[in-house]
Amino acid sequence: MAAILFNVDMKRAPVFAEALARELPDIRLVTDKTAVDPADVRYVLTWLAPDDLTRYPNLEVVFSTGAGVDQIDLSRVPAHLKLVRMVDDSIGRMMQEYATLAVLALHRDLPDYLAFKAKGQWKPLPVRAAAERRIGVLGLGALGQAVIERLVPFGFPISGWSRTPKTIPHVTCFHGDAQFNAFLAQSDLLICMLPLTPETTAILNAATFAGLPRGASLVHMGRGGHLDQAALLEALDSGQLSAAFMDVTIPEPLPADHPIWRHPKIILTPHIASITPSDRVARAVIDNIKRHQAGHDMIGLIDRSRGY
Ligand code: NDP
Ligand code: OXD
Repeated sequence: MAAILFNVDMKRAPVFAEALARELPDIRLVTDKTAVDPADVRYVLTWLAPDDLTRYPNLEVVFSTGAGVDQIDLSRVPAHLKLVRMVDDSIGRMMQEYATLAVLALHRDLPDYLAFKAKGQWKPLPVRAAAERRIGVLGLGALGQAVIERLVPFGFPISGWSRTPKTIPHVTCFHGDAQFNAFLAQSDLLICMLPLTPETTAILNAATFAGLPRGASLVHMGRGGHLDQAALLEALDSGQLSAAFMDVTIPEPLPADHPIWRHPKIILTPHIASITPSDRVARAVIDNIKRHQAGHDMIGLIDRSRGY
């Protein structure tokens, strides 16, 4: 009997097993890799790449529980296997919530007010209109566009940057390396929503911060590897950046003695911008297995040549 190897938090298994039994009774869920004939394993659901995928001669698809696949060492995933990331409306909704929280917090000077509160200071700062705060979004994919849709009604002028050209209502679109600096120069608040690939690693670096208008701020909800953390601290301390709201670091968890924890201009959350609920993970994977079995394209299929 075909099997899906469940290589994620076992607390999520009962919901997944129940959905699988209901919708794909010919596939069984296996949580113990020593308790399955390797020849039965057709699918693997995982966050990190298991070290031994070549053990399974009939494996067809590796499903990532993450919306990205950068945490998976692609050299451990044989080239003939399909690799699929998690795509679900629930992720977009949570990213919209997080981006709204972070953008409004920075737009309305929350890091300053938290510092004033700690000192018992009643100190109003000038309020800037949304129309005067230009937002720049790095990454115009499923999640970048979901976030933009939620921010447009506030009246922020919005631009975005992607690899290939785009036309998106209400968004001034830039693309490619040649337009990166022009994009930065008009971004008062930069949001990172990129996948982590060799091209985007450490893209949030000293040169990038220098290219932003002085006093710009950063919302980082991509991956820790996008950010040169030392460059962020320097840019905040020099005043080139005014504040940052970030969800991802290197490493995760961030060590308790890291200066990011104590920096007054940084609000840090522990990679919780989006957490896909177990029933939504099961829904997305089961729908994709059905598509795969019917010979249709799966949603979230990774293009190995692009790395996302
Ligand atoms: P998509 O694949 O749908 O979109 C990626 C976007 O990034 C595309 O617009 C793509 O351009 C652009 N891009 C990729 N490489 C480059 C490059 N070298 N230069 C310029 N633009 C580039 O991804 P999603 O929107 O679904 O997700 C984005 C990321 O969000 C995930 O990979 C993950 O890192 C992060 N994430 C973080 C979470 C958290 O909890 N913090 C939760 C979920 C996701 P093009 O359109 O031209 O292809
Ligand atoms: C994800 C994440 O990719 O949690 O789903 O970051």
